[in-house]
Amino acid sequence: MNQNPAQATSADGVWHRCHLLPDADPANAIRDAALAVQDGRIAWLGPLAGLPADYAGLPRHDAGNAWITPGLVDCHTHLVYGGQRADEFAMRLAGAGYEEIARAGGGIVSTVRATRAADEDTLFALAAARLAPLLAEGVTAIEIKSGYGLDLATERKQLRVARRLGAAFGVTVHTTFLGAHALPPEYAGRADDYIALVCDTMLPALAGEGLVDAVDAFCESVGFSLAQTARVFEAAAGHGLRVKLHAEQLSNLGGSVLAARHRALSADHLEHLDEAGVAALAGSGTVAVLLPGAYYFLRDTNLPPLALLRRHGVPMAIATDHNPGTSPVTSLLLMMNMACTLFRMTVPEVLAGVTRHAARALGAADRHGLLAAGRGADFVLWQVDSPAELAYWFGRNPAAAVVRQGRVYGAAGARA
Ligand code: DI6
Ligand code: FE
Repeated sequence: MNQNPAQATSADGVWHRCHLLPDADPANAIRDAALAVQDGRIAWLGPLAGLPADYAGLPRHDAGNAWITPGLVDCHTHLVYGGQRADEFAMRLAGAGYEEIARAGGGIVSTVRATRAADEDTLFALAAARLAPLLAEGVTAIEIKSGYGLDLATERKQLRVARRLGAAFGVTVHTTFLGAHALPPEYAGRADDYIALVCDTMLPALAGEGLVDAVDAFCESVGFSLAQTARVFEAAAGHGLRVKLHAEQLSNLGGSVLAARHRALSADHLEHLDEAGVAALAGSGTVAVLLPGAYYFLRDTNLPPLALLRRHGVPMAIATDHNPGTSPVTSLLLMMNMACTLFRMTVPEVLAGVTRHAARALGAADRHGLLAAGRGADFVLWQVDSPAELAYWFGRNPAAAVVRQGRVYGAAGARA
């Protein structure tokens, strides 16, 4: 499926011979439906029999009896980086532990070195190759974090590449500054000094250059403390930026409670989340972003507390967490299957998890994750008999065509 906007065609017209999942909930399906697009925006949707006369004369797109959902939203990725960590993966399989790998130069720092060494065009080409399969699976909005630079110039380079990817491929990119991802070697033993650099130098510069849509941190025993995370959150607030948090991935430091206190958009990972944290997320409206790829790749056995999250009504999103160390995956559909198979989430939950809940995790529920008149034309045509197939198949992409920002990518939907 070619992803070059210059070769994509206009989605304007009436899409017919289709079934709609406007909010991605099968309970709200509209069968034998139609969807009208004008000037790249959804003008009308509903039963074909009810198509208003105003649209009857528009060119028709034959959707071939496809199911149409909102465009998918991958709300947690570290897509821009240099190098890869396959040798570290091989060392782990041969029995090496975290320390031995770190001594051999592995871990986040090895990706930091490769990212610092790569120029912007190289990082763009590497990330574009990872983005292509996500776009082919119907991702129409994606979050891309920094966090492999850990110095101002390289954090800037990562965020500039993220913005360039959005422009080059006609996909909506939400950038997240993750300077507080790990301690760079030059600050060994001086974490507070590094956090001061993140808050007082990096963030003001990058926010001032319009490169930052949100701010994240890695609150963990091998990352940053609650106090250091709070410092980052206060700095973000000073720039009017919402926050997210890598929280309770390996242990419970209370990161989710802190995130809730700062009205975080999302708390992510959450394998070690407890009921106090769940209640806090529920109270602040923070989205729980679950990341089955990292859980699977690390062979984790500590499941996120699904029953508690359901009981407290915390919205749950699913994302790839694409990164070279713990989730080198380029399929959001596979994450839906893993969220069902490993986390026992239901089909409606994972469909919401990659659409409206994922959009909410980006503070963009008003723009993504729902088919509604007036919204941008971001939707996917799935050649399936049942929406459940989107989580059922793994290793197969049933997307027949993708409409991103009003442009059609893929064979289906040819103008009739
Ligand atoms: N949690 C993770 O699993 C990744 N970052 C984080 O905060 C690991 C990133 C890497 O290993 O490169
Ligand atoms: Fe992550």
